[in-house]
Amino acid sequence: MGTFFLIATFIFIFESCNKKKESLKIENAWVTESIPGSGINAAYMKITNLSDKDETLLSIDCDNFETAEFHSMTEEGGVMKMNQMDSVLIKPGAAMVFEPGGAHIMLLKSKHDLKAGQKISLNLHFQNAGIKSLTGDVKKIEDEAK
Ligand SMILES: [Cu+2]
Repeated sequence: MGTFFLIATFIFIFESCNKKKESLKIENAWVTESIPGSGINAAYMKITNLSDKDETLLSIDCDNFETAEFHSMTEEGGVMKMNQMDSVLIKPGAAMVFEPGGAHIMLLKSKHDLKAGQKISLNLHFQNAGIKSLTGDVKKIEDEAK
């Protein structure tokens, strides 16, 4: 009984320490299947700032692409336009959502075409949290966009 309690206490402390370090939550990362030969893909995800400080997403890199840009969408006279953002500020407690039809991450100059069902690793560079690496699923956009 005593030993069990001790172990339970250690697990609890370990979990608390782990959670304290997580200043960001990144969910549902996925990348569009390639249009053959286009060299351009879009990446989507939701990033929540769990810290009490401003966080800035500075850049994203991926082995399969030469560059990545952050794009927002605005409507001008009934036409949707993409605008490049240098970085993405996420306020404490707020979330940045990259989604089809809205803000997105544009992956440019791909080395290989991506097929639905593949996985792809992305490195996100944050001002405070440093580099966060994650794996996204490659999906057909028509399966995801509603
Ligand atoms: Cu774009």
